[in-house]
Amino acid sequence: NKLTGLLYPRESESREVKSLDGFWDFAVPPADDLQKGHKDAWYSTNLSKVTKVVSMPVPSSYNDVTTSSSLRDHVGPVWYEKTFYGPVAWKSDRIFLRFGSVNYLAEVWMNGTLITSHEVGHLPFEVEVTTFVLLGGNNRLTVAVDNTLSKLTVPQGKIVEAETESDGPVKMQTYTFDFFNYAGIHRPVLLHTKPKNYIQDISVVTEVFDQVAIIKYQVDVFSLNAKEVIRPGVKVDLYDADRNNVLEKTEIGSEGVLEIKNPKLWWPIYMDKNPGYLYTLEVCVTSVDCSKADVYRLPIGIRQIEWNNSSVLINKKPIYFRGFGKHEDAALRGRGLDLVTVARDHELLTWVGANTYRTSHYPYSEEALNLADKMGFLIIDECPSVDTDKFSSQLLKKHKMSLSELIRRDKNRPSVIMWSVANEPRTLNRDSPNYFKQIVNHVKTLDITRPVTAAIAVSPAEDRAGQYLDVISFNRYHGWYLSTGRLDLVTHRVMEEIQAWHDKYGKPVIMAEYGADTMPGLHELPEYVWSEEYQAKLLSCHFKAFDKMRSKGYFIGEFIWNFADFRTAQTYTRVGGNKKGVFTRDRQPKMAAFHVRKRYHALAAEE
Ligand code: GCB
Repeated sequence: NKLTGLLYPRESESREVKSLDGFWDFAVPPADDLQKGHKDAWYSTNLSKVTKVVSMPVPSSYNDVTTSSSLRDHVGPVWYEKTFYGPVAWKSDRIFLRFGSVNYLAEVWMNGTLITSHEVGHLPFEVEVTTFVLLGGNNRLTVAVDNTLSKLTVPQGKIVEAETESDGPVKMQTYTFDFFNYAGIHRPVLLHTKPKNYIQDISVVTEVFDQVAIIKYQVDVFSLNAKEVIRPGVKVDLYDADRNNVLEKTEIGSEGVLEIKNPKLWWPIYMDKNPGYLYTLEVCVTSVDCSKADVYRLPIGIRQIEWNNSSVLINKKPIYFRGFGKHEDAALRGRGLDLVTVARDHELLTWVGANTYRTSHYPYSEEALNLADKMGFLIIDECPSVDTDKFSSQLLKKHKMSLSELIRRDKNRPSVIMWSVANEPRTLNRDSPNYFKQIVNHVKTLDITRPVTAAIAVSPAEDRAGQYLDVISFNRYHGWYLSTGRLDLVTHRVMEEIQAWHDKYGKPVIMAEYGADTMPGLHELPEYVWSEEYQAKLLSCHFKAFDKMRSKGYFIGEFIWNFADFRTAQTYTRVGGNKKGVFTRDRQPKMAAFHVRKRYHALAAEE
């Protein structure tokens, strides 16, 4: 089950990182011959020699960068190419190439040789390129990216064909999930080095007691040649945020337990004056002469998560989650990493008084989660499974793989408080319980330190999967999709449903989605659907229900759908996309944001 480690590339005495981000050459095969790039081996020479290219920024989605609707709605492969210089100084290193995320399927060639492929977006992958890269000369890196979704992809989709008058048959992608299927090289592309014998993975689990904490660590070392390194030793040191060494003596060994007296704990934002406190675990692999052969510095937070039938606790304190479901989505960039948006989002989350968000409906960038670790946001970390249907064994395999890759990536993050294994799976289907039993078991073999949830959309009476979850999350749109316009019914219905979920499963309950589409600038009294007043009132009706249910002790969190407006596929129910944001797509507040702010800060003050 366990995959080889995939530590984020960090520079150190023994490691260098070179970014390949920037403009790449980009080409689209002709609509009537989508496999032309593969058939004609576009990777075997410069793309610009065989087809027309444009400059495409990496990282970014390609869909909204140009003015072409056929590129926006393209289905099938597109091609990217970058030429880079191989540093001579890397002669005695091992060289790796890492993609933060490519959506959906990536095939990668270096100087004409296929070096790797990867399926499923939003997760990193890496390949060793030491023997493929020319040092002291130019190299050609070619990537084919295919966005096609089928019943065997995560998430699922469907291809339909139709006739056009001018261009003949066209392929169209359909999907049931409610966000645009942005595609491209979405996150940074990094070339990086590791020494011959290197730290392949580090796993850290922290436990908190009175006045003392323990850090259990495990280091996996890749040793190229056992003879060369007769006694590969591992040394571990711990530094606080001011870079003071806090261990009395260096720990030797690839597995061990560090004891920290009077630790500074990692607390969520607003729960402490130093939320998100991070230590640095310095791991060194030493060679026989005791010189440092590899050094990796991992930021860690000391905190412990526990849960029971009514609560989730951090450092023995029960948590009440107040936050949002989000999306990685911005104008022009689509789902491509945009640091300005990441920074602004965390700023607005702080402004509004939130302490959490769910990475709906796929894993977010490592850069965003670094900020969450540092600022103290609690993350419900969701894998890319949305609206799962047709529970086949092949799908189960891929779904499990996406969870393995997610947990490998995020297992050491203090901000990650819970795993979400799916959004709105069709859990009324007869084959869903067995499927989710296996999914949850799989997660438990990889991590037993965090609770598991899924955002369920079927009713408590219909659901068959909640029995396997530690926390029940549900999505419901009272006053919007249900009883549209009847705000007078909302509070009662929400209370009734929270109670029903608890009665059925006896687990902590979270409302993971609720909200109303809202056109900024549209005002109407009395409240009418789509107006700013309607959104504010609908949220207030939920707040009333939450306050009543909180006192019961098992209702532990509220997540507004959505933090900001976002792009969806074109449909007549969406105006420029989904408008349920409390902030607009360009991250300015709607009227409701001020109401939420009042509530969330009042809740924070109670902690
Ligand atoms: C949901 C989905 C979310 C949608 C939302 C809506 O239940 O989980 O992806 O965007 O409803 O606004 O319809």
